[in-house]
Amino acid sequence: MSYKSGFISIIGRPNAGKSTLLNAILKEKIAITSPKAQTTRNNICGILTLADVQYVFIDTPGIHKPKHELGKTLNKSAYSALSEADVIYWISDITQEFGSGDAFLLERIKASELPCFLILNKVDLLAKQECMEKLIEWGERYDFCEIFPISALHHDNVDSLLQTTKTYLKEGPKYYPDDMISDHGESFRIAELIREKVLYKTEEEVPHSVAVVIERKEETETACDIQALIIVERSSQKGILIGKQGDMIRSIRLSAQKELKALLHKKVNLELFVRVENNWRNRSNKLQQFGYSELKKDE
Ligand SMILES: Nc1nc2c(ncn2[C@@H]2O[C@H](COP(=O)(O)OP(=O)(O)OP(=O)(O)O)[C@@H](O)[C@H]2O)c(=O)[nH]1
Ligand SMILES: [Mg+2]
Repeated sequence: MSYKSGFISIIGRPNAGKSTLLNAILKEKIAITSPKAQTTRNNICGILTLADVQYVFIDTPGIHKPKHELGKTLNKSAYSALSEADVIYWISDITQEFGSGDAFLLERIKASELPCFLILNKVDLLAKQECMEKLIEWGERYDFCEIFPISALHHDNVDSLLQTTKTYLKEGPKYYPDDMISDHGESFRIAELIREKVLYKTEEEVPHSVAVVIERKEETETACDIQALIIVERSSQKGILIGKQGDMIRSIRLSAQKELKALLHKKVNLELFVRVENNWRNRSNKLQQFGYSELKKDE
């Protein structure tokens, strides 16, 4: 039997569950997720290697109307994943109405002429009858190759999605070694985990104004010392992030430290610093410095 492989780009609006699906497929958290829109800021490659097939998934930032240079860069990353794909997964939240953002995406998908799976996610939130109605409604919009109702959060229908995807992949090489599951290194994952805790613990503009940079990482067999810098856009945001008597930053540090311990399988000593970089989301040199440009890739 010949070996199959291919690239599957996961695209959709913010918060649809793209990263949750990637993690469900790989059965490991390689992309952070959160209830806040625009959680993902870099294309993240997730590799699933089986005996007869290698799937290379590209999780992308949610496509949205940009308000900053950062937003434009995020959209650009998502679109670039379209050009590399053999198959597109378009993930949509089944509980949301079809809007102008979806219409816009549909046009891009049609223009790409690539096989597109429509994945209607979060079926756990709707009654069966409502799901059926949504499936019919969506099916009338375009001749999708496949329409899959799933719950990425509960791993529901994900195996059959993979089985069907395989039938669309062609004979091809193993692009990546068997033990590689992502194209990003450890520092990226550590910075992202810290950013995830900020996303969960802060509100309104603060979570979106934050970038995280790992400044130092020193490891022994049993312990890892990490110093990370949290960047915000205004001094008022710095105040919120530090909190009353340091409450907020301590809480972020402790929950990140706990998860990092599980990730690295060793004792972790995490130190966090907060710095203001005015309006960094509109400054191209800062975007590049913090890892949000095509030019700079982690490790
Ligand atoms: N109930 C339910 N919630 C889900 C499901 N899949 C994802 N979610 C939740 O939806 C929110 C967004 O999930 P993400 O995976 O971060 O969404 P995303 O599409 O990657 O978002 P961006 O990176 O911002 O574009 C999180 O709170 C998830 O827990 C699902 O199947 N059911
Ligand atoms: Mg995401």
